Amino acid sequence: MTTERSLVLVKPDGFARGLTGEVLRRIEAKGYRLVALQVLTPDLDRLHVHYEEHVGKPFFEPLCEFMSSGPVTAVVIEGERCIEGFRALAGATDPTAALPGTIRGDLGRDWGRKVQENIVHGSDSPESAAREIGIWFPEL
Ligand code: IDP
Ligand code: MG
Repeated sequence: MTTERSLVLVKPDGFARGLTGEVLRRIEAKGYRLVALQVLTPDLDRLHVHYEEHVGKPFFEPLCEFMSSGPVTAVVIEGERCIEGFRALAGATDPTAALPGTIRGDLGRDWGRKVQENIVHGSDSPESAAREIGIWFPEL
């Protein structure tokens, strides 16, 4: 079986712009299932753990501040190869370079800030997905 789960976040920019439904629509239209969903404003402790791979990078603190600036929607999705599949739906990290047709390419842009605001997060490997689901949904 290649069924996977991935942790998706609609980031504070996406939430504030009313794009949560559009992101969920694309996930469901692709054929992935929603397993769990919660709206919350994450605290810095949780974000420091979530983004631990980026500790020490110049955008680390701006990223954590941005992610704690308002509500996010945390979602666990499920489906065969959904980790890779959601990354393809999301598009490149830089929303200016992200291809049209992707979430970041269609809905994101550069706002000239210290951190790229790019609508969504998606786990990048099975190991990351397991770790991140444990951070956001320890009950799963
Ligand atoms: P990803 O979200 O596409 O996996 P990562 O490299 O894991 O990208 O970076 C996490 C987040 O940090 C990105 O989604 C983006 O919001 C921000 N970020 C990454 N690289 C940069 C950068 O070079 N400048 C500003 N922000 C960045
Ligand atoms: Mg990443």
